[in-house]
Amino acid sequence: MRILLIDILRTTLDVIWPAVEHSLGLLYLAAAVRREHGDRVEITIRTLVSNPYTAETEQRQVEQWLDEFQPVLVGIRSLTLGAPALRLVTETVKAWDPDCVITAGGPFATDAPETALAAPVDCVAIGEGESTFAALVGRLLANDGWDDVPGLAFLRDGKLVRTDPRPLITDLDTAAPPAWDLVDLEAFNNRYLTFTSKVFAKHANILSTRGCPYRCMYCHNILGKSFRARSPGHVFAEIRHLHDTQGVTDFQFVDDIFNLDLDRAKAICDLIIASDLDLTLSFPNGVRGDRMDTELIEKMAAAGTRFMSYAVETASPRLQKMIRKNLDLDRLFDAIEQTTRAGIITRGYFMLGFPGETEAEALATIDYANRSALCGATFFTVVYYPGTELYEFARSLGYFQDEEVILEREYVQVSDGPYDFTVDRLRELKRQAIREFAFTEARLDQALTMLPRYFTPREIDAFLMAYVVSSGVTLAELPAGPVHDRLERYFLAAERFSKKADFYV
Ligand code: B12
Ligand code: SF4
Repeated sequence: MRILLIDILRTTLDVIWPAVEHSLGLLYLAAAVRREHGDRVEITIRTLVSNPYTAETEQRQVEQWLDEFQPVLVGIRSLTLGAPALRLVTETVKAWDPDCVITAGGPFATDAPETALAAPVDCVAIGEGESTFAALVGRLLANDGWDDVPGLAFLRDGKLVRTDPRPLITDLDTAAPPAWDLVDLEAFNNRYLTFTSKVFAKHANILSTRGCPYRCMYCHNILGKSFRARSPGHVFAEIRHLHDTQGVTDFQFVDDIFNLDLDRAKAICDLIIASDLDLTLSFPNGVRGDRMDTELIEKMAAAGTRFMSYAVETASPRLQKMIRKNLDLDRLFDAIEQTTRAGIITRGYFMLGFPGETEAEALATIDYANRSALCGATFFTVVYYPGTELYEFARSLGYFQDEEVILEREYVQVSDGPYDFTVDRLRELKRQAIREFAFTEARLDQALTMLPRYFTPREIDAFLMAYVVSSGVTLAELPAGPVHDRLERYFLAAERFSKKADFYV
């Protein structure tokens, strides 16, 4: 049976390099199906990079894949932002062959099965998908019905039907490892921005844990709330395999919470340190700052970690509690300092515009970033996405916005919301944050000293350009002095590049 798996990456951003990753989710699905059905299946994986301006090209691209692979089953992964592209792909498939079965899965289908089923898909898979997809394929191979396969949702007479929930994989070491032979990692190199903001690096993504026990209000729950971890040896074996078979030396961890179990995290580092592999590692996600200890930071640095993101979100203790992030801000502050001192490039994630947030609270967040030892900072403004508790909470406070309008919003776009100031003020606060954080001599010195440890000169230029484009000021408005002189060429380039400052991080 021929199966085509498509990962949709939809963006509306006006950028040089779209942020696109190879899809671990689809590699895991493919591995599970192969393990269960062996050579009765033939699987191909493709990534569709979609945006509002290239619909026709995308349609032709999908038609070409269909003609080439002649699938009888198409599986699609999509984030919520991918909704318009999911419709385009599914309509194209059904026009090509109405009998071709389509199933969608991943974050969008899990968060909003009913909305996802508005596209012409036959069914959607909720949450962790390996066993569900393998079971569905089994039914299709046997020419059997699939409407009682656990883990699915579909429409019957226009009404949503959910089958029994599918139990999560409890021992991740027993899951089939990603079908790494189905992806050409080289093809992603030099074309796309990675999660770590690199472009020129062949890398592989590693998922060493699944599920996160925390309950941050803005987060989408896709892989469950029970924390499950692969053993250190299992993680290391995958790294060695990728190193030996595909020459990968750069690994990007995409866990939700890599350091929940400190001993496990340290043991992974120990195995890498003790090996003869000369690796670089990055953690653009999933390291909780107030759970770090000095030993782990040192071991991560010794294992080759070059880059780490810390999510701070807000420096207001009141908002930390409200959004249930509950970070210990002082411990996090120290962890940032220690991590930077260990030679790791640190990036902070911040969010402005939570429900009820006051201007003083937003300014406290900006101040925290400025006082910190962070090498880089990204200031997001809160987008109230359906499917999150934050959205429900905002609604309970009287916030209303058409779902379609929200879903068209990029996550870096300034959104209206029930915060305590105007949307224009929020936009200005974001710009102020960027200017105060990035446009100082000390921060520029730090960036230019540390970034070359991991980033190429062109990536460093892009890093600084991002600040310049989204700062909301022109070169003429920047006070004369060394910062002005050092950033001049970026401002000149930015003027040619984009006027859509809001659409850039
Ligand atoms: C890597 C990553 C990125 C990368 C790559 C994006 C991508 N294509 O995934 C980058 C940096 C670009 C990115 C950006 C963003 N991301 Co992101 N990202 C992730 C992250 C950390 C890991 C993804 C991953 O590899 N997971 C591991 C695999 C195994 O899981 P999976 O893909 O979900 O697949 C499993 C199941 O979902 C299911 N499944 C998946 N597809 C299919 C298909 C079929 C047919 C079936 C049957 C089953 C199935 O089976 C798989 C195996 O169990 C996740 C967090 C997470 N824990 O997943 C967030 C996550 C996907 N991101 C999220 C968000 C919100 C964003 C952003 C909007 C920014 C932001 N605020 O964080 C942008 C959007 C970018 C864009 N324009 O689309 C949300 C998505 C929520 C949603 N409903 O859409 C997540 C879930 C984080 C969260 N918990 O809130 N992200
Ligand atoms: S710690 Fe991260 S993954 Fe866990 S609930 Fe909070 S935001 Fe989501």
